[in-house]
Amino acid sequence: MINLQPDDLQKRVFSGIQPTGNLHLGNYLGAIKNWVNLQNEISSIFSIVDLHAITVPQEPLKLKSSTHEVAAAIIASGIDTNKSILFNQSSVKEHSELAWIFNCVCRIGWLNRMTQFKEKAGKNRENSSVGLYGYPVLMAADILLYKSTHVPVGDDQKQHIELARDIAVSFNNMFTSENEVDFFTPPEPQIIGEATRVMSLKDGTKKMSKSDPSFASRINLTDSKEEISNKIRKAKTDSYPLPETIEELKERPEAHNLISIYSSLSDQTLQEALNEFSGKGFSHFKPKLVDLAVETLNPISCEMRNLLKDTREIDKILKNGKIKAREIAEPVLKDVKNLVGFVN
Ligand code: AQP
Repeated sequence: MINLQPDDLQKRVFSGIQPTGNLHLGNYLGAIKNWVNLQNEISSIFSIVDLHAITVPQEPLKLKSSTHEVAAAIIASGIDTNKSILFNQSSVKEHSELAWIFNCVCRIGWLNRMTQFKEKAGKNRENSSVGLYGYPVLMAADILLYKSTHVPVGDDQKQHIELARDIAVSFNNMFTSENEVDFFTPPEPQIIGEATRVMSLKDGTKKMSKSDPSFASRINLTDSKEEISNKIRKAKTDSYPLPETIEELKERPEAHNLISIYSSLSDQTLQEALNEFSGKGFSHFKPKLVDLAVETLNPISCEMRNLLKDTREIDKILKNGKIKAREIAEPVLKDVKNLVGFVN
């Protein structure tokens, strides 16, 4: 359960996920699992961020089917679309409009510090899209368009939320006069749980990622029992038993990763999970992790398959979400345009 103060009921959650392929255990433990808990405590908006997806080339038909799949995964994981808003980003045009205004607030120096762009562009920087470079500005627009206060994300997105905070403060300084209440509240990242950065099963120093060419590096939400079992059994480990303390995990990235996954799936602290397995080898631990992962993911993949039988139903949910999202976004953007000095 997430520990929030009573006045948090007035606050708003926003978070997004890209339709760029199969969702994996990192997306689930770092983001979606926390969304499901938060939706019961704060009014929540979740978006399938297709505008972000096209910052790297996407095959149009694949983008459509991935959007349906991600929607199905989010619903199957427990997001209640009667309670929370779920929509795809490109259907709410205000995201792009606010992003442009924020492009004129954000400084190039701030974007130059973003590590995700450096990692994703790699040596191909000159050939990367302008969209990939401006990705964090669009993300700031996504969050602030709904005046969101809480942003549940994996640890990898922390720097982008910090940039959104800088943009909010800078916008307030540029366009809100001294005796007025600040227009935007800087949003807070919500990096929750014991698996905030799930690592590759093949290399404990690399993030589990949709774009990793190795299928064995990640557990997808749609994996069968056999696939989950094979991937965990073959996951890289060392030859020592599991230790007693978190400190002793420091130099053992693969062991740290697997026990963190176990503790997050079983809703225990890392120390509680270590208490259960300290002194035991991976041949004892891995089958327990397989059972727990299958127990958690199997119902999700079954429900996803059900939902995907009728994508028209998913389209209906997304359309309804778009209407509700625009009811919030439209007046916020109108106020922003007014503050900037546009004639509306
Ligand atoms: N390995 C991870 N551990 C914990 N959280 C993670 N997230 C992603 N990977 C991990 C969180 O999932 C949410 C949605 O992520 P996304 O799909 O929008 O973007 P991403 O971070 O680019 O995802 P990938 O899998 O790493 O995709 P590629 O391969 O395209 O780069 C976010 O809250 C993110 O923190």
